[in-house]
Amino acid sequence: MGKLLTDLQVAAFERDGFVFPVDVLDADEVADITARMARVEDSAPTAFEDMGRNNAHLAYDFFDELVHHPKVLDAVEDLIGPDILAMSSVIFAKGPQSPGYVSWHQDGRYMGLSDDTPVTAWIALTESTIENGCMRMAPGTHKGDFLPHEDTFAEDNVLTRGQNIVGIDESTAQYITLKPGQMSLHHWKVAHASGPNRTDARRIGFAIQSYIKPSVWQLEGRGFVQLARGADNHGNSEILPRVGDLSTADAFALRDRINDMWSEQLYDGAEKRRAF
Ligand SMILES: O=C(O)CCC(=O)C(=O)O
Repeated sequence: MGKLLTDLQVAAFERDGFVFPVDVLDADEVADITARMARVEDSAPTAFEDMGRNNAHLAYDFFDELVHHPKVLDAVEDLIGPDILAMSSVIFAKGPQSPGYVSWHQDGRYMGLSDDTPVTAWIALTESTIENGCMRMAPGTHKGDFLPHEDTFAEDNVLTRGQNIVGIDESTAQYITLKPGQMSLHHWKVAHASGPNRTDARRIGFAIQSYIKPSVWQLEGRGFVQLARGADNHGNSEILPRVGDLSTADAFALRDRINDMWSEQLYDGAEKRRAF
């Protein structure tokens, strides 16, 4: 038994490349975070759209709290050890009856990191079901090299390049259904996808993409991270401040600067660029 995950859950992650469900937030915490998110959207309806989807934890305290949540970090520690850096975050919100989907991809394909240990945490702020477009993962695809991806830029595809892995064997894929407050953890190389939301309610997931060990470095330029737990004894990345340590203006400026750099990285070599 680790800090939060059982030995069986750790073994499942190693075997399949993902583990779920992991209970991390109670009902009050989910209600509090979704209410604070709604308050922002009431005054700025597009605050979490396009580029606003990315790295919101650098500018909003309630997303910062999720990235640094002790239970989330306990589970991540069980997989990568006690020293943990948080790289970036993405809000995956699918509106009621919306066509947005995610094609088969590996998170790490365009992240340019030095080794194979990064872990993505996906926290459900609403129910995540087959009907509303939960993730689907292909077990075992984290073993081996990155698979070839083709850029599609398909309109309803919510990935930056609409990148897609051709020829995934979907016969063994598993649906990652989650209740609000539960999370899944996945290896940066596991192939996964998700469908559109065919329900009348919004589906919201918050992904930390990814948690890394301090020994990991960015292969293309400097890496920018937050210290989430333990110590950084490697100095491979620049440590960013948390939102509470900055003025509001500085926090938003930091988020925008990091988003611009991420965009360069993620669209490197792409034929075109989208608004997110
Ligand atoms: O939320 C989704 O539908 C997809 C999320 C995803 O692909 C990811 O977190 O890596």
